[in-house]
Formats: sequence, C-alpha cells, structure tokens
Amino acid sequence: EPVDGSDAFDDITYHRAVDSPTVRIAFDRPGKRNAFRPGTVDELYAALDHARKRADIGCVLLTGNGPSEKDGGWAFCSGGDQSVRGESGYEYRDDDEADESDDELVREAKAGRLHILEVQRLIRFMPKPVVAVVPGWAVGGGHSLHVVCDLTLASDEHAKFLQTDPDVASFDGGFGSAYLAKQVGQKKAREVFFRGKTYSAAEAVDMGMANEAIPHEELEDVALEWADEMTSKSPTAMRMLKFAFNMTDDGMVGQQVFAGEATRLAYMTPEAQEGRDAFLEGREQDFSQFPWHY
Ligand code: 2NE
Repeated sequence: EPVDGSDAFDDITYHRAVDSPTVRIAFDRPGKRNAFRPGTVDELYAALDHARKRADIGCVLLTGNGPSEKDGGWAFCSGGDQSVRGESGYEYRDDDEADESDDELVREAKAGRLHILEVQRLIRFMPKPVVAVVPGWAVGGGHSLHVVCDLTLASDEHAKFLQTDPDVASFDGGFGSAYLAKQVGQKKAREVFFRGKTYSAAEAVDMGMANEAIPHEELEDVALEWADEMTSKSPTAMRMLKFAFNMTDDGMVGQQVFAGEATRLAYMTPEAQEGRDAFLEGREQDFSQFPWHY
C-alpha cells in the first residue's frame, strides 16, 4: 500500500508493506539502471528519513524497480548518473524537479553534489535495519550503498556486483571501500576496486558481502520474511545491537551514538528521575536508596 508522501516522488517509489512495519523504497529509473541524479538522492534521503522517524516502522527494504522497458535489464543501482556529472560533482539539470523551490544562495551552495554520502550516513545511523534487496546490477555508488546497508539479499539469476569507481575517476574512500574491506577482507576488497570484475550473487555471498542468493521470483517475498522476523524482535535490543555493531568501526561518533541510546535507557530509571526531580524541587538529590551494582 502506498504511504503518505509516495506521490511526491519522481525518481523513487515508497510503499508500506501490508500489515507489516516495513517499508520498501525503490530507485525508479530502470532505463538508466537506476542511476541516481541529485534529485533522486534528495528523494531517497527524504524517504529514508521518514522511515527513520516513524515509530511504526521497524525495517527498510531498499531496492531498484525493473525491469528496464528498453532491454529487460534489472538493476539495484548503477551509482551516480554520469550524464549530469559536472566539474565538481553531480548537478541539477532542467528536468530535475528537486531544484525548483530553492533560493539562489542555496542553489549556489549545492552546485556539484556528492550527497549520496549523506544517505550512506543516514542508513548507517538510523536505528533500524536497512536491507539492500538487489534484483540486478549494483555498481559504483550503487555498490557502495549495498555495502553500507545492514544486510544484502540478491537475485540468484540477475544480481551482479561491480565496482567501476576508478574507471570513471571516482573513489568512495569511506564505507564503499574501507567498510567493504571489513566485510570481505583487505585483499578481496582491493581486488573488487582495482580489477573491476563483475561478481555473481553466489560469489558475493561466498565473499561475505551478501547474506543470501535467492531465486529472482522469490526475492521480494523472502526479503519481506526477513523483515518480518526482524521487526518481531525488541526494538530497543535491535537498536542497541545495530549501534554496537557499528561502534567498533565508527570511532568517537560510534561511541556517541551508542552512548546516546544508553543515556536514553538510563533516563528511564527512578535514579535518573530522582536527579531531575531534586533539581526541579530545589532540594538536594538523594541517591542513597539506589544500590552500587557490580
Ligand atoms: C551498470 C552497467 C554495468 C550496466 O551495463 P549494461 O550493459 O547492462 O547496460 P548499459 O547499456 O550500459 O546501460 C543501460 C542504459 O543505462 C545507462 C546507459 O548509459 C544506458 O543508456 P542508453 O544507452 O540505453 O540510453 N546508464 C547505466 N548506468 C548509468 C550511469 N551510472 N549514469 C548514467 N547512465 C547510466 C553499465 O551501464 C555501467 O557501467 N554503468 C556506469 C556505472 C558507473 O560508472 N557509475 C558511477 C560510479 S561513481 C559513483 O557512483 C559515485 C561515487 O563513487 C561516489 C560518490 C557519488 C557517486
């Protein structure tokens, strides 16, 4: 079922699964192998942020619509749209609606965009699992997107994983490469970028960068089953687990995100409420009733 806001998008679709706290967000430029232009990225960010903020959503399936009407090809995402790449990044062009309402200074500031990296961070830091559901090509910046997702499910027949970054003089030096190396090991990650070979779904699973290769016809149903399993679990435990997995690789920011959740839990205790109440009532705090646990 479409949810509120879904009609607002040109380059993506946004659907709420029936009777399930899961949303499906899909690139919708199959004729371009679901390459993203700046407006696509704006829409993707807005859709993911909507899913992040809603208390009734526990999981996001990120995928690509298809097949292409031109040749029947399937794609998850082929990265930045090279036809709108300018001198310092990807540019809004006349048919890219997202640019219309901004004032001149905002337009000037956002010339040459690489804000897919902001989407990567949103996926990384949103407190619910994001699953890359890969029905076809995952290439360049599209490959990096599947890498940063919590899980990857791939079409056994059609999924293809490929890094073209250095072919087009681009380089994702963050999650796309360094985090990939955490998943598949340094030698293999360097091979992925340095050789630019195409890998099948089965190879991606063997390598450790995808979770399962699934018959194409069953891909979305299986993804929904995985989402239902995950959303049946404790939201707090899932949130703490995601941030715990992130923390060792995310340095002080990872610690900050995990610690923020710990603070939120601590606020729920009578001990924290005594601290607040004492301040509000203008009296000395009395923590004597609370044990020093070990
Ligand atoms: C994806 C791939 C391997 C597919 O190959 P194939 O043979 O299956 O399809 P074909 O014919 O190449 O593509 C179908 C149509 O889609 C367009 C093509 O130009 C073609 O258009 P028509 O000729 O039918 O009009 N298309 C595909 N990918 C596109 C793209 N990224 N931009 C614009 N149009 C695209 C093959 O198409 C391919 O290698 N694509 C390029 C992949 C790529 O290099 N992506 C950019 C990497 S850099 C990046 O994404 C990035 C980053 O690393 C960091 C920050 C931001 C972005």
